[in-house]
Amino acid sequence: KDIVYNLAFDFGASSGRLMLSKFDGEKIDVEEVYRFPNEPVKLGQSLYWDFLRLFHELKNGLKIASKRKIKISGIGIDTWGVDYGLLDKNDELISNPIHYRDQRTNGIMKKVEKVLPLEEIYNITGIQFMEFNTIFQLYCDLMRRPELLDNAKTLLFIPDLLNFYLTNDKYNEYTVASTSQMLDAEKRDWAIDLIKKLNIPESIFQKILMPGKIIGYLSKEIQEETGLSDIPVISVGSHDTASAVAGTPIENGSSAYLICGTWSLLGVESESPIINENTKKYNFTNEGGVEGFIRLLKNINGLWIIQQLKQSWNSNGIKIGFPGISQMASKAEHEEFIINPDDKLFIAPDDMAEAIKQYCVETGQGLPQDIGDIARAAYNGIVEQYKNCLNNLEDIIGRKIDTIHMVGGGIQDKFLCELTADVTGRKVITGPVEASIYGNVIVQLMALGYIKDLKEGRKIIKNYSELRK
Ligand code: ADP
Ligand code: LRH
Repeated sequence: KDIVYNLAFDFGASSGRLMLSKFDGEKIDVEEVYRFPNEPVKLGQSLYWDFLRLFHELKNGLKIASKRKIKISGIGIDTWGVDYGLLDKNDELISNPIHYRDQRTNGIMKKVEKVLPLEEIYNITGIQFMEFNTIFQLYCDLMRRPELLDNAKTLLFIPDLLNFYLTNDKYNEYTVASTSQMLDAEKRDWAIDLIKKLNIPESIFQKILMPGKIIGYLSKEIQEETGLSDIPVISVGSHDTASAVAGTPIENGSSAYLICGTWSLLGVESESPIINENTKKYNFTNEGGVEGFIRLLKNINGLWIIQQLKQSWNSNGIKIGFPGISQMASKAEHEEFIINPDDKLFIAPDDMAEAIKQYCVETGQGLPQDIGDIARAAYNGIVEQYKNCLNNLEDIIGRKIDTIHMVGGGIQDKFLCELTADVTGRKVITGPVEASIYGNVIVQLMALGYIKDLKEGRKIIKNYSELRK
């Protein structure tokens, strides 16, 4: 049988990975080629992504892959959403892309509201309000550093930017562009009126490219540097969540997906945007998905809290990893401590363990005593949000959700999965861990004509990847 090989990059907020996929017509095997940390850098008052390092790691991955001497049919890249780089008239990056957790957007929605009612933004875009959405970041740029936008000719989201430096072709891929809160959800194109009302220069926005198209081919320079040939770079669901949803073997309307990475993303697939009083009230989002689907979901501040707890304990000399934290939480002496993970306190605290202690004391619960208690408060809070979110989702769609498909790095945490099943009372099916990679590969194979549609792709994943009930 002919084997089709593809390369899929998934850049998460905590790490990036390159996987080589092998498709033999029946099953898709993925093998990790390279993994690297994604470490943001605080410089002065700003928090930046280390974009140059990330591009360097991308090329490192390609160099390792090229040593395999196999014919690669395509490359696809997905990353986190909302963040962007601005290019000047010579296509030079004007500033290093800023991290969505940077504090410049604190309180920005109040300022935007004076110019444009938030309701109008939601009615057109259907996107949940989060201060870090591109629309708000750009408005900050306009107020703080207008020279950036004066000189900007092109806005590219992070995956667009990586694709551009591989191919020299400039597009805004649809799924990631939808996270900007500047797309018209129905038309699936730029909401020019909103953009104009905020005085953001409309000329910086590129043509929207749907997932499943060839963006371009590796440039001569990249070919020389990596040893690869003129391989096509394919637009996948370049928002990591879009790829993860595509890579989740959802079967029917009574199943929800729950992607557990730095964020927890919980929702369903919808044929068209759902924008009404309920979605507004519960702040649900209508992000763009692959094959024309809308991702009706909500962001829950998820394993970021566990990541930050680990960092806080490690930097205080306590050697503990994710499995250790999970185990101690499961055996916590006090099982009842609980936080609200979406409280502002937990967005970017200096010390997460201290923030949790402070929250518990201030809410009259007393002081969590040790690692187990503190971690348990976080787990309880995260899972309680899953439950609330499911109830709200049922209210919105008017049908019951009986099954949750949990995917992403976080499902390696058995306690998290068990607690989710216990607290929500729903059936939990886990896998795959690397859902974004699978979704990325499926869309590449669709673009190349090897797989008919998403349904067929998901069937392949369901039959051959390791799923657990
Ligand atoms: P992202 O794509 O946002 O960078 P991942 O999908 O890689 O995130 O998930 C990372 C998270 O998965 C970690 O923050 C951690 O909470 C969890 N995790 C990873 N490995 C393990 C493990 N062995 N045991 C428990 N939890 C784990
Ligand atoms: C998850 C994610 C999420 C966005 C956030 C910025 O990685 O892409 O969907 O809201 O990062």
